[in-house]
Amino acid sequence: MHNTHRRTFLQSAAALGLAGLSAPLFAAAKIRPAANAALIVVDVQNCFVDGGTLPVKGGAEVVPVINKLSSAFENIVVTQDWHTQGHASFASAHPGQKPFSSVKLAYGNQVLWPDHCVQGTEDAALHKDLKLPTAQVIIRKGFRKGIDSYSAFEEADRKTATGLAGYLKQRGIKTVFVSGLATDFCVAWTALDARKAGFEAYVIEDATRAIDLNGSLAKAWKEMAAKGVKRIQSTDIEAGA
Ligand code: VGL
Ligand code: ZN
Repeated sequence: MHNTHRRTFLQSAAALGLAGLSAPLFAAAKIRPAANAALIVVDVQNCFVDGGTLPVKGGAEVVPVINKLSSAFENIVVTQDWHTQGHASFASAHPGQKPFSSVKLAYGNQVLWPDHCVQGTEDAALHKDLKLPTAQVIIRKGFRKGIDSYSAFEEADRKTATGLAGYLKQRGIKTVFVSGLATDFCVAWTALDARKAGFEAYVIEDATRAIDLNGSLAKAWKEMAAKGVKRIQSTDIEAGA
């Protein structure tokens, strides 16, 4: 009796093609970015890697990951943090303040940073190993002296648009995949604003690195999850030709 049941089960399993029971029954399908998707490469600049003015731990490690990912995308947007000298987000512009403290500006709370990514400097240049010859537009942000802009879509006053939403919409883009630096600041704000502007949004976690200031990384993932930003790995994306 017992044997009969067992044989029946194995025969059924074989018929269904479920041979190796230790293997996953269904391999996860890979994501193939459509023609109406764009890869956004956030702030992969000298300022945010070792030797730069605001280095993010492991920042340069995103470069090969992003270079590889790029072949899967028809559309690529690059951003550059692009501050004036004496920018309001610099601690040096606020007497008595140290980097990584916070102050209240006219538009709200602002973390103060070391002087970084000043327009036209080598520090603000894109990382030399970043190879994105097919990228179509570079959005520079944070260039108004009194307003910071973590997001590639909207400045920190939450009023001034960068124009990226309009650019993407006019080009028929519906989905964005966000990569780059830093996960918990410019990447997260960009992904959240992408959702706000009506795009489907993914963050490719291993194509980012974080600053993680006072729990900012965990907070950013929580906010992104709450707003429907999907958290994936670069291996979830099907390689391009
Ligand atoms: C960034 C802090 C200050 C970023 C830019 O790219 O995440 N973080 N400016
Ligand atoms: Zn900045």
